[in-house]
Amino acid sequence: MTIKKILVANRGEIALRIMRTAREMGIQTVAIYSEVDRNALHVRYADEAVCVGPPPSTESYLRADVIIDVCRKLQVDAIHPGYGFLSENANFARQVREAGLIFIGPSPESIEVMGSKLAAKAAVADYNIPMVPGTPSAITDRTEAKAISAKIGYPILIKASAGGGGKGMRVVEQEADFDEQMDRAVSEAQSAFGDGSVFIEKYVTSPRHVEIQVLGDQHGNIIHLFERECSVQRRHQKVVEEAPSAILTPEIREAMGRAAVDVARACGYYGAGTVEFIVNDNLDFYFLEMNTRLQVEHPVTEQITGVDLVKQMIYIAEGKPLTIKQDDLQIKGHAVEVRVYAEDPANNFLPDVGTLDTYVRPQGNGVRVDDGFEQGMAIPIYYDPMIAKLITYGDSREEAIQKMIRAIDEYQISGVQTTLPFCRFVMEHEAFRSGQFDTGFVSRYFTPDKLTPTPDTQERELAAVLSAWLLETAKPKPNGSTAITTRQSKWKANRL
Ligand code: MV4
Repeated sequence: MTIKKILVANRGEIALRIMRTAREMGIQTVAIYSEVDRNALHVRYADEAVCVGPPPSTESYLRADVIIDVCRKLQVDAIHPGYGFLSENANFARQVREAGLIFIGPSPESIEVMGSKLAAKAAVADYNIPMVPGTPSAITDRTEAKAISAKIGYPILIKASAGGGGKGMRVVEQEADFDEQMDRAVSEAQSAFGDGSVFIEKYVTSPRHVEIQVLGDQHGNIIHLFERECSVQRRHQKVVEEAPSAILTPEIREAMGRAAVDVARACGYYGAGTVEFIVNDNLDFYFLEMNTRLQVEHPVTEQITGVDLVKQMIYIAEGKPLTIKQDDLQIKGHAVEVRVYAEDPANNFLPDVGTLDTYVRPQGNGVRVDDGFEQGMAIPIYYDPMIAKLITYGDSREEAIQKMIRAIDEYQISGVQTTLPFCRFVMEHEAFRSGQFDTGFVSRYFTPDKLTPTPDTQERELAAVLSAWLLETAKPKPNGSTAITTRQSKWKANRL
């Protein structure tokens, strides 16, 4: 099957990212958009675009029925879901298949298995994958659960089977707290996922988060594209990602890669996927979960391997066998990605959506910006406030980091506060520079007083002070109304 037309069921940078590859492959593109995204870049870029509903995503980007209808009307062959929205919705993948369309991603069955942490553990049980000690199935008997916890040793973690990305997790420090934390975990899981099943794992304190990118075709060939290090996180929100990891040895990398391929094989995986591990300071690694989508941070893998992951996803969806062999792959250089959010790092990362009064991207050798905005555009309140992903690539980790600092300093954004100064803080930090950091990095080292204004901010502030002074001294107004207003996003004003 040759795909001639793809509908991208997403918005923003990832919709553009996917359409660009489609266009390179000679494939027609269809954008969908909500009423608030009418003038968005992904809409302008696409060959055709259809409004699917009002701004809230439940009424637009999540409307499976409307989206499939659009495909029928426009004779679309395949749907790429991007990340978020419908990307890991097994029912959607099934509906797409039943409508005679191609879902550019894994089978509904793989999505379903990996969507349940317990089903995932059961699926990989025969493959000798290292896993954290814990209960292999949902807890039904508390006495038994406490006995197991005592055996593996506190602290333990109660996790929701339907959870992921840190949702529905509870640390239990000692047996006396068990029942209380258990009750909370179950009710949290029940209300968040409609499934109250929880299980227990030994709590690995301050692990590193290392994940392996895999690609599988529909003929049983599976390869891995090495790791991404994603330990710099804030409340389970990744902030900085890089490839390769600064700490893995070639031997551990190979062992993790093999384990990831086995995880994928265990659920008959095809498409692009990511197998998530935690790594302790002894470099022991443990399988946690598998994400059955193209991830936000996929560009760092593309930079170090030279593989266009979206192109591979499309070939796989067409039923083509993988042409890349494991032995063809090699890590070349080092890539770092920072996520630029419209959030104020000086104010507890409060979302600060508004209008991008100034928006000038950094450029030059080794700099990649994946974004979905232009100067003058407003960031809608309805969706994730990520403005851009800034990726740098160099021969070495040091070079990639230096390029990142240069690129951050060249980025000019005004109208909203962004996480750029925070990203700069990370890049400059000794623990990050040395590679000696874990998932506790942000809470351990960051306080708002550590933020230093980027040169761009300094310039803007200087300009503001200067113009205020000029207005004050010139005072040309007989009617006297030279009010200097400081801009603040409406959204923030409403919140505060
Ligand atoms: C853990 C853990 C420690 N021990 N499991 C958080 C997200 C979800 N994917 C799994 N998570 C964790 N599971 C055991 N047995 C620590 C975390 C964790 C974490 C993992 C990856 C990246 C950042 C994290 C931040 C806090 C906790």
